Amino acid sequence: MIWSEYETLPREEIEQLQLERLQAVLNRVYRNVGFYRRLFDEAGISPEEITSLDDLGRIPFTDRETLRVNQPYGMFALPLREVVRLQTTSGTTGEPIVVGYSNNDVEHWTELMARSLYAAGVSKEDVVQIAFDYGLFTGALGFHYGAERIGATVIPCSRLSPEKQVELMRNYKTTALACTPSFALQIAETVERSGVAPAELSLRVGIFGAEPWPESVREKIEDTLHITAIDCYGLSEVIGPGVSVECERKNGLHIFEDHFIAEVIDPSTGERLPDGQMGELVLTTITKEAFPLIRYRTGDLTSLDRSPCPCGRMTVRMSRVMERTDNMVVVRGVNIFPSQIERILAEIQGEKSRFEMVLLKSEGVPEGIEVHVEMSSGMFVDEVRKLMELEERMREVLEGELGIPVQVKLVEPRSIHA
Ligand code: DLL
Repeated sequence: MIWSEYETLPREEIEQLQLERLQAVLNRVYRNVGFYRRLFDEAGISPEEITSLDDLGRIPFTDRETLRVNQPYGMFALPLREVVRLQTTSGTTGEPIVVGYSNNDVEHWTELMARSLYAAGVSKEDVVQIAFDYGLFTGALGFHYGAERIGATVIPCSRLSPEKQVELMRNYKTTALACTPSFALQIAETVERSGVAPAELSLRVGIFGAEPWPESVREKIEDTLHITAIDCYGLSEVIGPGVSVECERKNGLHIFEDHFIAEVIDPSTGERLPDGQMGELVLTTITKEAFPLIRYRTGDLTSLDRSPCPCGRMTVRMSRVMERTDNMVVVRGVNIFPSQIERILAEIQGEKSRFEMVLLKSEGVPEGIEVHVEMSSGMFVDEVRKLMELEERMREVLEGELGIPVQVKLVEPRSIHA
């Protein structure tokens, strides 16, 4: 099902629209954001010189570090009185990045999420259970507004326990589920365990994202819940969910190109790569007013495909994201950076310690982390009780700050190799 005529525009028209919008946003950020004015001036580029989509390649990249040093409002292109919403990237402590939306931004986001849900087959007839965390994380509100725009019936249940989710699902005849794939897996396992027959549920479609999930997990969710499971991609810095989505063909995620320009680059050289080659996804927002981003390095690895899709959409497709270029891992939809763990451990111990992080997976999906921390030589090696207490304290603090399951093991000094 196709929600908007923009999704089927012929390629020349999409590209013409992209160029016009790109020129407008470049002028806007040059006028309103000191960071971009300096960036362009230092690169010797004036926005008027960008007269083709190829020229975009002349502009330097931005990345997460750019956003971090300009927190909280340095990258905003509108004064706060024009900003109607703030959200942040996930990572409960991971130096979250604050992003802002104008009224028009919220309107566009709503439309993009309506497109995403509609592509997954969600219509006015559906009862949509939203089991993403409501709050600063962009997942829940993005889906919520989009589902209401379609006219579906929304159950904003946030992160209740899987048992409670299944109970609501059964009682309220939920037909569509939106959450992280790892949570969908937990729900599927709960259904399996509780002996509820999938036929007792009315569920028929799931729309999942916020973390990588292999095909094996899709199959497990689909087979257990008797649904079709659709992948939805996005990142808070760029808008939230609603950057791209699979159609019923499940052959790549259609990028909403009337709002975003996608490039794929070699992460080490920054060179643009041809379609079909794996590299880092770089996105430029061309309609955002409050928090526009130019050539933002997402850190996500993908490849592009511009061949027509039998679904009728003409937009470029990206392959499913399975890996990142940096050390960030996504666990239960929460972005975890090793630097966060390093800081928390240093706060507990009063000094930096060597550590390694191991992903704990269930069915190939990260469910938590195990942190191995080297004991310092001064530690009470012979006092087992004190070591266990320290492990427990580290576990509690890490779990509390990161918001995901954590196990901690103290290991011998110098046993972790870089
Ligand atoms: O996770 C936005 C979102 C919410 C997307 C709900 C889809 C559904 P952030 O917390 O900023 O925003 O995390 C963004 O998560 O750069 C990817 O590394 C990863 N990610 C998001 N969607 C997918 C996906 C939201 N479908 C970061 N597949 C991104 C793989 C994904 N990774």
